[in-house]
Order: sequence, then structure tokens, then C-alpha cells
Amino acid sequence: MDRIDLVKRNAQEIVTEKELYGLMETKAEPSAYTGYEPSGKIHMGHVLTVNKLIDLQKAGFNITVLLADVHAFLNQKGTMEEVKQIADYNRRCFLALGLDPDKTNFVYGSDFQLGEEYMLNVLKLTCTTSLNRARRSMDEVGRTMDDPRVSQMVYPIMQAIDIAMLDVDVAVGGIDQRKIHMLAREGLPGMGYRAPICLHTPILLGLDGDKMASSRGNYISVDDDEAAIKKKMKKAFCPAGEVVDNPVLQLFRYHILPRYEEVVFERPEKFGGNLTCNGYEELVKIFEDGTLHPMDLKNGAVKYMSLLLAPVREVLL
Ligand code: TYR
Repeated sequence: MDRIDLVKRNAQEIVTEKELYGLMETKAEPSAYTGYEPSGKIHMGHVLTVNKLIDLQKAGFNITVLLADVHAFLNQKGTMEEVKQIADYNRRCFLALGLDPDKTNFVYGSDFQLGEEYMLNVLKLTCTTSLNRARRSMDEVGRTMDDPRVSQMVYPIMQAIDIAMLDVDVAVGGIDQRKIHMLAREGLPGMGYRAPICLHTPILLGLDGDKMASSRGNYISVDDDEAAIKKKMKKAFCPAGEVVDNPVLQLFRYHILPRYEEVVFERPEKFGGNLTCNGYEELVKIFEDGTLHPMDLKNGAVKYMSLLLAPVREVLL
């Protein structure tokens, strides 16, 4: 696959594609980053952006992963000490998923966000950002609270300043980060920094076809073993022939097929024997026309998800 296709695959939106092409033509080693609020449960939604960082790394980008401890704290996820502790667990998970340990720069938010220059930049951007805009940018990121805190207004401003201070060309994130990224694109040039190129991945559905939510347990975590994956897959929403918003097909599209070019669905002879499939297009076709039964798709998902998460389980032992 050529560099551009690798960078673009499975992206939902690139702002703007033209800028991205320009960057890749002119800079030998462009840079990209994603930030993560440290979390005790890394799930396949997180992994989707990690996959994109791996694509970018393979395409020659320098990758920074921000362990956004201060942001998690501002978003009321725990005390500073608590979130810092979880961050290292997250770093180990991300590496086990395939980021190159020699070429990935892990940064703690608290290591650079409390300095004078950073803080002055934050204050400057608060002067040019309307309250309304800051609030709206948090619609899909902020922890829902009856009584939202000022900290959740500081959050998007800091995320924008991160992009400037980490000096990255491309900000990568789920599409839920888009309003914060647009705030950064508009606000940073006035402060003498360049507007970042933004690459957004889709948001993965929960296995029940609804939004992923820890309260529902409707997702696969990176530390799930085969038995746990099997149990969750059994209950997964996967109607025969349904190729739109099918969470099991999504696992193939965003997680399995980018790693395994060819997948084999194992079936007893009386059900047609093993079925080999190359690429997502082919998978959609055989599922839509009924050649591949939901049960076989699910069994395949269990096999490959367990395989691709095996390295994570190993480092956590
Ligand atoms: N907003 C991201 C999230 O929802 C976390 C993040 C924080 C990303 C700071 C980037 C950043 O600079 O998890």
C-alpha cells in the first residue's frame, strides 16, 4: 500500500486532504500525535486511533502519544496521582498493540503543561475563545455532569495549546475531537502557531449496536481473553446480511483486516468448509449475500480479536 493510502485508510475525515498531501510532499519526517485521558480500561475504541498512529508511523511520521493526565484530572476522572498511575499501564498497552517502541515519543501532560510559557499561551487563547465555543467543543468529550466545572472549559483550550507546544503537524483523534480541533485550527494562527492538519477516525459502535459505554460493558477491552471475547460476541448485534452499522463487521474493518490481509472462517464441511476472505470489500459481499452466516462471522471475530490482543495480555501478566 502506498504512503497516502496507508495514511488515509479508514479515516472518516481529514481537514484538509490538500494540506496533508502538501505536508507529505514537502516534509521527509512529518509528525503526528494523539492524546489519551489515562484509563483503567483500554478498549477497541482507543485502539482504533492507535491503529491509525501505527499506519502513520509506517508511512514515515514521527509519532507522539500524549498521556493526558492533567486533562483526565480536569475532566473529573480522578486525582492527579490516580490518573498518573494509570498512564503507565496505558503506555504498555499501546506498545503491545504494535507502536514501535524506538520511534514513539510518550509524553505526560503534567511534564510540560504546568510551565510558564504553556500557561501564558493557555491564557491568551482563553481571551480569543468564546465561552459558548469552548462549551460546545466539549459536547462529546466532557464527562456529563449536572453542574459542569470551569475545568471542563479549560480542557479544550489546553488541548489546542498541546498541539502548538508539541509542535506536531497532524492532530489525530476520533471524530468526537473535531470541535476541539477546529477551535485549535482557528485560534492558533493568531498566536503565531500554525493550524494543525486534523485526521479523524470513526467512533466504534458498542457490540450491542449502541454507543459504547462502560456502564453497559458492551465493548472488548485489550485485556479480555478468548473466553471473555467469546462471551461478549455471543450477545453481539449482528443480523444476517446487515452490513450497515454492524459492530462485528466494524471489528473486521477497523481492527482485524488492517492487520491480517487474509482471514479464514473455519466451518465444518457440512456448512461449506473453510472460507477465505481478502479485504473488507469481499467480506461485505459474502456477508450481504448470505454466503457467510453471522455465527461464522462471530466465530472468526473471536479468533482474530483474541490473536491480535494476545501481545497485550502477555505484557500485562
Ligand atoms: N480529548 C481527548 C479525549 O477525549 C484527550 C486529549 C487530551 C487529547 C489532550 C489530546 C490532548 O492534547 O480522550
